[in-house]
Amino acid sequence: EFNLDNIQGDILSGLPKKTETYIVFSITNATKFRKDLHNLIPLIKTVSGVLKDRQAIDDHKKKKLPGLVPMTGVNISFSHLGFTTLGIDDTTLRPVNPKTGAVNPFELGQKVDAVTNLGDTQKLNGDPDWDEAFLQGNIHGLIIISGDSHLSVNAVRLKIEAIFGVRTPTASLKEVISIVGDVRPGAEAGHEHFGFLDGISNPVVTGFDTVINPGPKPVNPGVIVTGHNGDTTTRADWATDGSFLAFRYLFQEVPEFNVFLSKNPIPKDGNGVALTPADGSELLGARMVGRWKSGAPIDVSPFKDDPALAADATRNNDFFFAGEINSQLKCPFAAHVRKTNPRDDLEVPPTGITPIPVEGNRIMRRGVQFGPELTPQEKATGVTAHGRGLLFACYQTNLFNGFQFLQQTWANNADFQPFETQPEKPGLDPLIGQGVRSMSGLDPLNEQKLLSMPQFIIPRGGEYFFAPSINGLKTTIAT
Ligand code: N7H
Repeated sequence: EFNLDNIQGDILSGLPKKTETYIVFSITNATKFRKDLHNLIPLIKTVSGVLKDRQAIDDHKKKKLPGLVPMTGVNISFSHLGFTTLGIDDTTLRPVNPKTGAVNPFELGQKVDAVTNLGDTQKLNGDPDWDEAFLQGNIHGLIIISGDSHLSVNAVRLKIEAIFGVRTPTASLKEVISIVGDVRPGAEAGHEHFGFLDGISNPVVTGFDTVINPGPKPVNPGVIVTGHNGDTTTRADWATDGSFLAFRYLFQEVPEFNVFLSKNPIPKDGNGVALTPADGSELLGARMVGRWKSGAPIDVSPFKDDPALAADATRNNDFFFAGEINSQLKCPFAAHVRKTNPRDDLEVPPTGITPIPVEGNRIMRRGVQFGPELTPQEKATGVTAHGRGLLFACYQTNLFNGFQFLQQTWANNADFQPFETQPEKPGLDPLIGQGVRSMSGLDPLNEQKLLSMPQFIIPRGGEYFFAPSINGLKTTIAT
């Protein structure tokens, strides 16, 4: 039922990438921008385009050819301020919250949302403590260029700059900031900077995904793509087949995270077996995330890593915290993956409590790492000297239920999950939770013990964007 030629590729299939450049832009001449945009549209990679690329990558691997298939992909999205600047009515992109009447995060903009709802640190002037580039109030859109190498991405970037006359007197677009993200090298490919394999659990989308591995049930197409079954808002025609992109510029304090792990090793595993300090630190990290660095879920393999489990797509997402509503033995309530996708904690609550479906809260995570590997000096001192982290990007059709909800109502909320009746509170998500940061359940034999921790992930910018369909770009946004 999806028209895969009409939907931008990153949304449903993820642009293939070794590297990605995020160009956050401001529109300097709206009339000219809308004309120039026509020339960008042929460069945009749709879902069909990505599927073809993946086929080419598979063929290349089968033939055991050396190197990577040269390929690039471009996607574009706009902020509310961007649509306003272009004179485009985006009313159907920003309904108020039907339950609370709250202003839509897309309309609010992330700079305001950050301090009102997301819990980002605030400066004296009321702005979030972000990089200057994200505070100037001129962010109109985002262009993502993905590719196999810096060389091929930069070539596309030059093409795009030429289309909009960037750095010429007739420029219609100005770059506010551009950030290069890179998949980590060698064996760390696919792992984020703390060392954990990422990108394992994303929603399976009905009507799109053909391979359905055991795990959380598939979501309706409209949870991720506007205008489809499951999208709760009636949209203007041009606003269908799109998706909202929550972008966050997240810095990770990796040496400090490692120091914290080594200072707080878990003494014994859940069976009472004494652990070496190194194993105890490894277990602590796994219990903060809910997965081992390999990607193996601790709900399945709680006290010992299991790389074979991690590598098996039919088993590595097949867990539900089933029957563990009151137990942190295998997985802490506040572990990152339990906070951000509580599975049976909400969907199969104790008798007498109405189940709460989590389908509407699922998000499609993309994004890429940025910054260098740890230097010997950083390893020795335990102090960050070079900025690194995650260009966090996730797609959904409802920002209230998606990104904003996960951050505000789950990660930052010490009382969530709500149905456990143990004496201890879960505490905050140890990775992304903002506020008074502590959590229980890290020591499997002393679940009530609270451990306080510094902030390891620091937001330095971001915005909410809408990635329109090809049709929307052609008929309504370009002129
Ligand atoms: Fe998270 N990490 O490195 O530890 N995340 N995350 N995330 N995250 C996940 O299951 C990480 C962030 C979600 O369905 C894994 O694919 C880091 C934000 C959700 O089971 C790892 C950062 C938000 C899931 C990380 C970061 C989320 C998830 C396990 C920032 C939303 C899937 C791998 C620097 C507000 C849950 C996997 C499920 C998984 C890490 C940010 C949400 C390893 C480093 C801001 C929904």
